[in-house]
Amino acid sequence: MIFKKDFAWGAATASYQNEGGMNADGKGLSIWDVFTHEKGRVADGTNGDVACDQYHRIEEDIDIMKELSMNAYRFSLSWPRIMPEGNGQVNEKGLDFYDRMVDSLLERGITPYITLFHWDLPYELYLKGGWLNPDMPEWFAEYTSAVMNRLSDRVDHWITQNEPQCYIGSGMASGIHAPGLKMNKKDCLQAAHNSLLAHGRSVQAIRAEARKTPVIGYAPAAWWLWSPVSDDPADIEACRKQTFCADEDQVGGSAWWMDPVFLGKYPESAVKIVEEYMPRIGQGDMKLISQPVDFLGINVYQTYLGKAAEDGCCITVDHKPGYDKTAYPWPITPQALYWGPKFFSERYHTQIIVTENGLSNTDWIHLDGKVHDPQRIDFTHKYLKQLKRAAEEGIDIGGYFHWTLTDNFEWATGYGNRFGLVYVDFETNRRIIKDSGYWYKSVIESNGEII
Ligand code: GCO
Repeated sequence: MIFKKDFAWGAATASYQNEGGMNADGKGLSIWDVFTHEKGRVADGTNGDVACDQYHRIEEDIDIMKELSMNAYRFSLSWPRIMPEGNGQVNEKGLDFYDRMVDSLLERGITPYITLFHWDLPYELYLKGGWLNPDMPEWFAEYTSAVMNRLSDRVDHWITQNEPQCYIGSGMASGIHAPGLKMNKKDCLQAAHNSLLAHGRSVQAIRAEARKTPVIGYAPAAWWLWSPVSDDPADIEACRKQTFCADEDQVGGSAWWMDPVFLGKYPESAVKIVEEYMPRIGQGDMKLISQPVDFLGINVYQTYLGKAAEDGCCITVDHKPGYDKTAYPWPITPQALYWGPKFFSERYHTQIIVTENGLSNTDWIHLDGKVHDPQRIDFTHKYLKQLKRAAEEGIDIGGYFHWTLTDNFEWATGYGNRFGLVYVDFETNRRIIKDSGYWYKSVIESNGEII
Protein backbone atom coordinates (compact mmCIF):
# COMPACT_ATOMS: atom_id res chain seq x y z
CA MET A 1 0.00 0.00 0.00
CA ILE A 2 1.53 3.30 -1.09
CA PHE A 3 -1.00 5.80 0.22
CA LYS A 4 -1.47 5.59 4.00
CA LYS A 5 -4.39 3.54 5.34
CA ASP A 6 -6.06 6.69 6.70
CA PHE A 7 -5.30 8.80 3.60
CA ALA A 8 -7.89 11.59 3.17
CA TRP A 9 -9.55 11.35 -0.24
CA GLY A 10 -11.95 14.19 -0.92
CA ALA A 11 -12.84 17.36 -2.73
CA ALA A 12 -12.42 21.01 -1.79
CA THR A 13 -14.78 23.96 -2.07
CA ALA A 14 -15.04 27.51 -0.69
CA SER A 15 -17.97 29.33 0.89
CA TYR A 16 -18.22 32.28 -1.51
CA GLN A 17 -17.76 30.04 -4.57
CA ASN A 18 -20.38 27.45 -3.63
CA GLU A 19 -22.90 28.52 -0.97
CA GLY A 20 -24.92 31.39 -2.37
CA GLY A 21 -27.38 32.43 0.35
CA MET A 22 -25.78 35.86 0.07
CA ASN A 23 -28.09 37.44 2.69
CA ALA A 24 -29.85 34.38 4.06
CA ASP A 25 -30.68 34.04 7.77
CA GLY A 26 -28.81 37.08 8.99
CA LYS A 27 -25.59 36.66 7.02
CA GLY A 28 -23.54 39.88 6.75
CA LEU A 29 -21.85 41.15 3.58
CA SER A 30 -18.38 39.99 2.56
CA ILE A 31 -15.99 42.00 0.42
CA TRP A 32 -16.77 39.55 -2.43
CA ASP A 33 -20.53 40.24 -2.13
CA VAL A 34 -19.76 43.92 -2.72
CA PHE A 35 -16.90 43.54 -5.21
CA THR A 36 -18.78 41.27 -7.63
CA HIS A 37 -21.62 43.80 -7.88
CA GLU A 38 -19.22 46.49 -9.04
CA LYS A 39 -19.27 46.82 -12.83
CA GLY A 40 -16.33 45.28 -14.65
CA ARG A 41 -14.94 43.31 -11.73
CA VAL A 42 -16.02 39.86 -12.98
CA ALA A 43 -15.36 38.80 -16.58
CA ASP A 44 -18.86 37.52 -17.29
CA GLY A 45 -20.61 40.08 -15.09
CA THR A 46 -21.84 37.45 -12.62
CA ASN A 47 -21.58 37.11 -8.85
CA GLY A 48 -21.85 34.52 -6.09
CA ASP A 49 -25.25 35.61 -4.74
CA VAL A 50 -26.59 32.13 -5.58
CA ALA A 51 -23.46 30.34 -6.91
CA CYS A 52 -24.36 26.62 -6.93
CA ASP A 53 -26.85 27.23 -4.11
CA GLN A 54 -25.09 24.91 -1.70
CA TYR A 55 -26.72 26.79 1.17
CA HIS A 56 -30.01 25.11 0.19
CA ARG A 57 -28.63 21.97 -1.47
CA ILE A 58 -25.93 20.83 0.94
CA GLU A 59 -27.66 17.52 1.72
CA GLU A 60 -27.69 16.66 -1.99
CA ASP A 61 -23.99 17.52 -2.28
CA ILE A 62 -23.13 15.42 0.75
CA ASP A 63 -25.08 12.51 -0.73
CA ILE A 64 -22.99 12.88 -3.89
CA MET A 65 -19.77 12.82 -1.82
CA LYS A 66 -21.02 9.61 -0.18
CA GLU A 67 -21.91 8.12 -3.59
CA LEU A 68 -18.36 8.89 -4.75
CA SER A 69 -16.90 7.20 -1.62
CA MET A 70 -15.14 10.36 -0.43
CA ASN A 71 -13.91 10.02 3.16
CA ALA A 72 -13.14 13.72 3.65
CA TYR A 73 -14.49 17.09 2.54
CA ARG A 74 -12.60 20.39 2.66
CA PHE A 75 -14.82 23.45 2.83
CA SER A 76 -14.58 26.99 4.19
CA LEU A 77 -16.82 28.90 6.55
CA SER A 78 -18.25 32.27 5.60
CA TRP A 79 -16.97 34.57 8.36
CA PRO A 80 -19.79 37.14 7.81
CA ARG A 81 -22.38 34.35 7.92
CA ILE A 82 -21.17 33.59 11.44
CA MET A 83 -20.28 37.14 12.54
CA PRO A 84 -22.18 39.61 10.30
CA GLU A 85 -20.11 42.58 11.56
CA GLY A 86 -16.92 40.53 11.57
CA ASN A 87 -16.66 40.72 15.36
CA GLY A 88 -18.96 40.98 18.34
CA GLN A 89 -22.44 39.58 17.65
CA VAL A 90 -22.58 35.90 16.58
CA ASN A 91 -25.32 34.90 14.11
CA GLU A 92 -26.50 31.58 15.55
CA LYS A 93 -28.50 30.78 12.38
CA GLY A 94 -25.29 31.05 10.39
CA LEU A 95 -23.62 28.56 12.72
CA ASP A 96 -26.73 26.34 12.53
CA PHE A 97 -26.05 25.82 8.80
CA TYR A 98 -22.53 24.57 9.46
CA ASP A 99 -23.68 22.60 12.50
CA ARG A 100 -26.15 20.63 10.34
CA MET A 101 -23.52 20.24 7.62
CA VAL A 102 -20.98 18.75 10.04
CA ASP A 103 -23.54 16.29 11.41
CA SER A 104 -24.59 15.22 7.89
CA LEU A 105 -20.96 14.66 6.86
CA LEU A 106 -20.16 12.64 9.98
CA GLU A 107 -23.33 10.54 9.58
CA ARG A 108 -21.97 9.51 6.16
CA GLY A 109 -18.46 8.80 7.43
CA ILE A 110 -16.98 11.90 5.82
CA THR A 111 -14.39 13.84 7.84
CA PRO A 112 -14.81 17.63 7.70
CA TYR A 113 -11.64 19.62 6.98
CA ILE A 114 -12.67 23.20 7.72
CA THR A 115 -10.88 26.23 6.26
CA LEU A 116 -11.59 29.21 8.51
CA PHE A 117 -10.75 31.85 5.91
CA HIS A 118 -11.02 31.51 2.14
CA TRP A 119 -11.08 35.17 1.09
CA ASP A 120 -14.64 36.32 1.98
CA LEU A 121 -13.67 38.92 4.58
CA PRO A 122 -16.57 40.64 6.40
CA TYR A 123 -17.19 43.94 4.63
CA GLU A 124 -17.53 45.75 7.99
CA LEU A 125 -13.93 44.78 8.83
CA TYR A 126 -12.77 45.97 5.43
CA LEU A 127 -14.35 49.33 6.23
CA LYS A 128 -12.16 49.38 9.37
CA GLY A 129 -9.03 48.82 7.27
CA GLY A 130 -9.22 45.08 6.77
CA TRP A 131 -5.85 43.31 6.84
CA LEU A 132 -4.11 46.67 7.29
CA ASN A 133 -5.79 47.11 10.68
CA PRO A 134 -3.52 45.83 13.50
CA ASP A 135 -6.63 44.52 15.27
CA MET A 136 -7.22 41.89 12.56
CA PRO A 137 -5.33 39.13 14.44
CA GLU A 138 -7.61 39.61 17.45
CA TRP A 139 -10.74 39.77 15.28
CA PHE A 140 -9.66 36.53 13.54
CA ALA A 141 -9.02 34.89 16.92
CA GLU A 142 -12.47 35.99 18.15
CA TYR A 143 -14.09 34.49 15.04
CA THR A 144 -12.05 31.30 15.53
CA SER A 145 -13.30 31.05 19.12
CA ALA A 146 -16.94 31.38 18.01
CA VAL A 147 -16.36 28.48 15.60
CA MET A 148 -14.55 26.35 18.22
CA ASN A 149 -17.40 26.92 20.62
CA ARG A 150 -19.98 25.47 18.24
CA LEU A 151 -18.17 22.93 16.03
CA SER A 152 -14.99 21.70 17.71
CA ASP A 153 -16.71 18.93 19.67
CA ARG A 154 -17.09 17.09 16.32
CA VAL A 155 -14.58 18.71 13.97
CA ASP A 156 -10.86 18.16 14.51
CA HIS A 157 -9.23 19.12 11.19
CA TRP A 158 -8.71 22.86 10.75
CA ILE A 159 -7.01 25.03 8.13
CA THR A 160 -6.56 28.62 9.24
CA GLN A 161 -6.18 30.43 5.90
CA ASN A 162 -6.31 29.67 2.19
CA GLU A 163 -3.84 31.30 -0.18
CA PRO A 164 -2.91 34.57 1.55
CA GLN A 165 -0.91 35.34 -1.61
CA CYS A 166 -4.30 35.84 -3.30
CA TYR A 167 -6.26 37.77 -0.71
CA ILE A 168 -3.27 40.05 -0.07
CA GLY A 169 -1.59 39.96 -3.50
CA SER A 170 -4.54 39.82 -5.90
CA GLY A 171 -6.91 41.60 -3.50
CA MET A 172 -4.70 44.43 -2.22
CA ALA A 173 -1.76 44.78 -4.64
CA SER A 174 -2.94 43.99 -8.17
CA GLY A 175 -6.58 44.63 -7.30
CA ILE A 176 -8.01 41.94 -9.60
CA HIS A 177 -9.70 40.30 -6.60
CA ALA A 178 -11.79 41.77 -3.79
CA PRO A 179 -11.51 44.34 -2.35
CA GLY A 180 -9.80 45.60 -5.54
CA LEU A 181 -7.06 47.69 -3.91
CA LYS A 182 -3.70 48.69 -5.41
CA MET A 183 -1.68 49.37 -2.30
CA ASN A 184 2.02 50.20 -2.17
CA LYS A 185 4.56 47.51 -1.31
CA LYS A 186 4.99 48.68 2.30
CA ASP A 187 1.25 48.50 3.03
CA CYS A 188 1.03 45.12 1.28
CA LEU A 189 3.80 43.68 3.44
CA GLN A 190 2.23 45.12 6.58
CA ALA A 191 -1.12 43.55 5.62
CA ALA A 192 0.72 40.30 4.92
CA HIS A 193 2.38 40.44 8.35
CA ASN A 194 -0.99 41.06 10.02
CA SER A 195 -2.38 38.07 8.13
CA LEU A 196 0.46 35.88 9.41
CA LEU A 197 -0.13 37.17 12.96
CA ALA A 198 -3.82 36.32 12.52
CA HIS A 199 -2.83 32.79 11.54
CA GLY A 200 -0.78 32.51 14.74
CA ARG A 201 -3.57 33.85 16.95
CA SER A 202 -6.03 31.48 15.30
CA VAL A 203 -3.76 28.50 15.97
CA GLN A 204 -3.53 29.61 19.62
CA ALA A 205 -7.33 29.86 19.88
CA ILE A 206 -7.83 26.43 18.28
CA ARG A 207 -5.27 24.78 20.55
CA ALA A 208 -6.75 26.47 23.63
CA GLU A 209 -10.45 25.99 22.89
CA ALA A 210 -10.98 23.01 20.58
CA ARG A 211 -12.96 20.35 22.39
CA LYS A 212 -11.51 17.54 20.23
CA THR A 213 -7.73 17.32 19.88
CA PRO A 214 -7.16 19.45 16.79
CA VAL A 215 -5.08 18.74 13.69
CA ILE A 216 -4.19 22.16 12.32
CA GLY A 217 -2.93 23.15 8.89
CA TYR A 218 -2.31 26.22 6.74
CA ALA A 219 -2.84 26.31 2.97
CA PRO A 220 -0.80 28.89 1.05
CA ALA A 221 -0.70 28.76 -2.75
CA ALA A 222 2.17 26.68 -4.10
CA TRP A 223 2.48 28.42 -7.43
CA TRP A 224 6.04 29.62 -6.77
CA LEU A 225 7.44 26.18 -7.63
CA TRP A 226 10.14 25.11 -10.12
CA SER A 227 10.51 21.54 -11.35
CA PRO A 228 13.73 20.36 -13.07
CA VAL A 229 13.64 19.48 -16.78
CA SER A 230 16.00 16.56 -16.08
CA ASP A 231 17.15 14.34 -13.20
CA ASP A 232 20.54 16.03 -13.31
CA PRO A 233 21.32 16.91 -9.65
CA ALA A 234 22.40 20.40 -10.79
CA ASP A 235 18.98 21.02 -12.34
CA ILE A 236 17.23 19.68 -9.25
CA GLU A 237 19.30 21.87 -6.89
CA ALA A 238 18.76 24.95 -9.08
CA CYS A 239 14.98 24.41 -8.98
CA ARG A 240 14.98 23.77 -5.23
CA LYS A 241 16.77 27.07 -4.62
CA GLN A 242 14.54 28.96 -7.07
CA THR A 243 11.39 27.64 -5.41
CA PHE A 244 12.45 29.29 -2.13
CA CYS A 245 13.98 32.46 -3.44
CA ALA A 246 12.09 35.60 -4.35
CA ASP A 247 12.50 38.61 -6.59
CA GLU A 248 11.05 42.09 -6.41
CA ASP A 249 7.60 41.13 -7.60
CA GLN A 250 7.39 37.66 -6.21
CA VAL A 251 7.98 38.42 -2.56
CA GLY A 252 4.54 36.79 -2.20
CA GLY A 253 6.20 33.55 -3.21
CA SER A 254 6.34 30.27 -1.31
CA ALA A 255 9.03 31.08 1.24
CA TRP A 256 7.60 34.48 2.15
CA TRP A 257 4.45 32.79 3.38
CA MET A 258 5.78 29.42 4.57
CA ASP A 259 9.12 30.23 6.26
CA PRO A 260 7.53 32.47 8.96
CA VAL A 261 5.01 29.73 9.85
CA PHE A 262 7.37 26.74 9.74
CA LEU A 263 10.80 28.30 10.37
CA GLY A 264 9.84 31.32 12.46
CA LYS A 265 11.51 33.91 10.20
CA TYR A 266 11.12 35.64 6.86
CA PRO A 267 13.44 34.32 4.11
CA GLU A 268 16.68 36.29 4.12
CA SER A 269 16.92 36.33 0.31
CA ALA A 270 13.56 38.10 0.05
CA VAL A 271 14.10 40.42 3.03
CA LYS A 272 17.25 41.77 1.35
CA ILE A 273 15.18 42.75 -1.69
CA VAL A 274 12.36 44.47 0.19
CA GLU A 275 14.26 45.80 3.24
CA GLU A 276 12.85 49.33 2.86
CA TYR A 277 9.28 47.99 2.77
CA MET A 278 9.55 45.53 5.65
CA PRO A 279 6.63 45.59 8.13
CA ARG A 280 6.97 46.52 11.77
CA ILE A 281 7.81 43.22 13.47
CA GLY A 282 6.91 43.33 17.13
CA GLN A 283 8.57 41.50 19.96
CA GLY A 284 7.20 37.95 19.90
CA ASP A 285 5.55 38.29 16.46
CA MET A 286 7.58 35.56 14.80
CA LYS A 287 7.09 33.24 17.79
CA LEU A 288 3.33 33.79 17.54
CA ILE A 289 3.30 33.22 13.76
CA SER A 290 5.29 29.99 14.07
CA GLN A 291 2.95 28.34 16.56
CA PRO A 292 3.36 24.61 15.73
CA VAL A 293 0.93 23.28 13.13
CA ASP A 294 0.41 19.69 12.03
CA PHE A 295 0.50 19.93 8.23
CA LEU A 296 1.19 22.19 5.28
CA GLY A 297 -1.67 22.34 2.79
CA ILE A 298 -0.47 22.95 -0.76
CA ASN A 299 -2.73 24.07 -3.61
CA VAL A 300 -0.85 22.75 -6.65
CA TYR A 301 -2.03 23.11 -10.26
CA GLN A 302 1.15 23.66 -12.24
CA THR A 303 4.88 24.32 -11.99
CA TYR A 304 7.49 26.43 -13.75
CA LEU A 305 10.23 24.40 -15.47
CA GLY A 306 13.90 25.06 -14.74
CA LYS A 307 17.48 23.98 -15.33
CA ALA A 308 20.86 24.96 -13.92
CA ALA A 309 22.95 27.66 -15.55
CA GLU A 310 26.76 27.39 -15.51
CA ASP A 311 26.83 29.23 -12.16
CA GLY A 312 24.15 26.93 -10.69
CA CYS A 313 21.39 29.54 -10.82
CA CYS A 314 18.04 28.47 -12.20
CA ILE A 315 17.06 29.28 -15.77
CA THR A 316 13.33 29.10 -16.35
CA VAL A 317 12.62 26.93 -19.38
CA ASP A 318 9.63 27.76 -21.56
CA HIS A 319 7.04 25.07 -22.17
CA LYS A 320 7.39 23.50 -25.61
CA PRO A 321 5.32 25.00 -28.46
CA GLY A 322 1.74 23.73 -28.31
CA TYR A 323 2.21 22.50 -24.73
CA ASP A 324 -0.66 20.68 -23.02
CA LYS A 325 -2.95 23.14 -21.27
CA THR A 326 -6.27 23.30 -19.48
CA ALA A 327 -9.23 25.47 -20.43
CA TYR A 328 -8.08 28.26 -18.10
CA PRO A 329 -5.46 27.92 -19.84
CA TRP A 330 -2.85 26.65 -17.40
CA PRO A 331 0.05 24.34 -18.43
CA ILE A 332 -0.50 20.68 -17.54
CA THR A 333 2.59 19.73 -15.51
CA PRO A 334 1.94 16.58 -13.43
CA GLN A 335 5.50 16.63 -12.04
CA ALA A 336 4.32 19.53 -9.85
CA LEU A 337 2.72 16.95 -7.56
CA TYR A 338 6.07 15.23 -7.08
CA TRP A 339 8.47 18.17 -6.80
CA GLY A 340 6.09 20.33 -4.74
CA PRO A 341 5.60 17.78 -1.92
CA LYS A 342 9.30 16.85 -2.14
CA PHE A 343 10.72 20.38 -1.89
CA PHE A 344 8.21 21.62 0.69
CA SER A 345 8.51 18.57 2.97
CA GLU A 346 12.33 18.71 2.79
CA ARG A 347 12.37 22.34 3.92
CA TYR A 348 9.59 22.30 6.49
CA HIS A 349 9.69 18.73 7.85
CA THR A 350 5.93 18.54 8.16
CA GLN A 351 3.17 16.43 6.71
CA ILE A 352 1.93 17.59 3.29
CA ILE A 353 -1.72 17.54 2.28
CA VAL A 354 -2.70 18.44 -1.28
CA THR A 355 -5.52 20.80 -0.38
CA GLU A 356 -6.26 21.62 -4.03
CA ASN A 357 -5.49 20.16 -7.44
CA GLY A 358 -7.67 20.06 -10.53
CA LEU A 359 -8.40 21.74 -13.85
CA SER A 360 -10.83 23.91 -15.69
CA ASN A 361 -12.27 21.92 -18.60
CA THR A 362 -14.75 22.61 -21.41
CA ASP A 363 -17.40 20.32 -19.97
CA TRP A 364 -20.91 20.10 -21.37
CA ILE A 365 -23.90 17.73 -21.26
CA HIS A 366 -23.59 15.17 -24.10
CA LEU A 367 -26.41 13.78 -26.22
CA ASP A 368 -26.71 10.85 -23.83
CA GLY A 369 -27.38 13.26 -20.96
CA LYS A 370 -24.05 12.52 -19.31
CA VAL A 371 -20.94 14.68 -18.93
CA HIS A 372 -17.96 12.86 -20.39
CA ASP A 373 -14.71 14.50 -19.29
CA PRO A 374 -11.79 12.24 -20.28
CA GLN A 375 -9.43 15.20 -19.97
CA ARG A 376 -10.13 15.53 -16.25
CA ILE A 377 -9.62 11.79 -15.76
CA ASP A 378 -6.32 11.80 -17.64
CA PHE A 379 -5.13 15.01 -15.94
CA THR A 380 -5.91 13.71 -12.46
CA HIS A 381 -4.46 10.26 -13.21
CA LYS A 382 -1.17 11.81 -14.34
CA TYR A 383 -0.96 14.14 -11.30
CA LEU A 384 -1.83 11.36 -8.85
CA LYS A 385 0.86 9.12 -10.38
CA GLN A 386 3.37 11.82 -9.44
CA LEU A 387 1.92 12.17 -5.95
CA LYS A 388 2.17 8.40 -5.56
CA ARG A 389 5.83 8.61 -6.62
CA ALA A 390 6.42 11.10 -3.81
CA ALA A 391 4.59 8.89 -1.32
CA GLU A 392 6.63 5.88 -2.47
CA GLU A 393 9.79 7.81 -1.61
CA GLY A 394 8.52 8.13 1.95
CA ILE A 395 7.29 11.72 1.85
CA ASP A 396 4.53 12.06 4.47
CA ILE A 397 1.41 12.87 2.48
CA GLY A 398 -1.82 12.97 4.45
CA GLY A 399 -4.42 13.45 1.73
CA TYR A 400 -5.61 14.73 -1.62
CA PHE A 401 -8.54 17.11 -2.12
CA HIS A 402 -9.59 17.54 -5.73
CA TRP A 403 -10.52 21.06 -6.71
CA THR A 404 -13.47 20.94 -6.89
CA LEU A 405 -16.65 19.09 -5.97
CA THR A 406 -19.16 20.92 -8.19
CA ASP A 407 -18.64 23.53 -10.90
CA ASN A 408 -18.76 26.84 -9.04
CA PHE A 409 -18.03 30.59 -9.13
CA GLU A 410 -14.42 31.08 -10.20
CA TRP A 411 -13.66 34.52 -8.72
CA ALA A 412 -12.87 37.23 -11.28
CA THR A 413 -13.70 34.95 -14.22
CA GLY A 414 -17.21 34.06 -13.08
CA TYR A 415 -18.80 30.77 -14.20
CA GLY A 416 -16.77 30.15 -17.36
CA ASN A 417 -14.26 27.81 -15.75
CA ARG A 418 -15.73 24.43 -14.85
CA PHE A 419 -13.49 22.68 -12.27
CA GLY A 420 -16.03 20.28 -10.80
CA LEU A 421 -16.19 16.52 -10.61
CA VAL A 422 -19.90 17.31 -10.77
CA TYR A 423 -21.47 19.42 -13.53
CA VAL A 424 -23.86 22.21 -12.51
CA ASP A 425 -26.49 23.72 -14.81
CA PHE A 426 -26.34 27.22 -13.33
CA GLU A 427 -29.86 28.07 -14.53
CA THR A 428 -31.45 25.27 -12.56
CA ASN A 429 -28.57 24.25 -10.26
CA ARG A 430 -29.17 20.65 -11.35
CA ARG A 431 -26.16 18.48 -10.59
CA ILE A 432 -24.79 15.76 -12.95
CA ILE A 433 -21.88 13.63 -11.77
CA LYS A 434 -19.24 13.69 -14.52
CA ASP A 435 -17.40 10.55 -15.67
CA SER A 436 -14.38 11.85 -13.69
CA GLY A 437 -16.43 11.68 -10.48
CA TYR A 438 -17.04 7.96 -10.96
CA TRP A 439 -13.41 7.41 -11.95
CA TYR A 440 -12.29 9.23 -8.77
CA LYS A 441 -14.62 6.95 -6.78
CA SER A 442 -12.73 3.91 -8.11
CA VAL A 443 -9.41 5.53 -7.16
CA ILE A 444 -10.66 6.17 -3.63
CA GLU A 445 -12.08 2.67 -3.20
CA SER A 446 -8.67 1.22 -4.15
CA ASN A 447 -6.87 3.76 -1.89
CA GLY A 448 -4.94 4.80 -4.95
CA GLU A 449 -3.75 1.30 -5.86
CA ILE A 450 -5.21 1.61 -9.39
CA ILE A 451 -3.17 4.76 -10.07
C1 GCO B 1 -7.23 29.10 -5.52
C2 GCO B 1 -8.44 29.05 -4.74
C3 GCO B 1 -9.63 28.39 -5.40
C4 GCO B 1 -9.70 28.51 -6.91
C5 GCO B 1 -9.01 27.34 -7.59
C6 GCO B 1 -9.10 27.45 -9.12
O1 GCO B 1 -6.41 28.22 -5.33
O2 GCO B 1 -7.08 30.06 -6.26
O3 GCO B 1 -8.19 28.40 -3.52
O4 GCO B 1 -10.66 29.09 -4.78
O5 GCO B 1 -11.04 28.52 -7.33
O6 GCO B 1 -7.67 27.33 -7.27
O7 GCO B 1 -8.49 28.63 -9.52
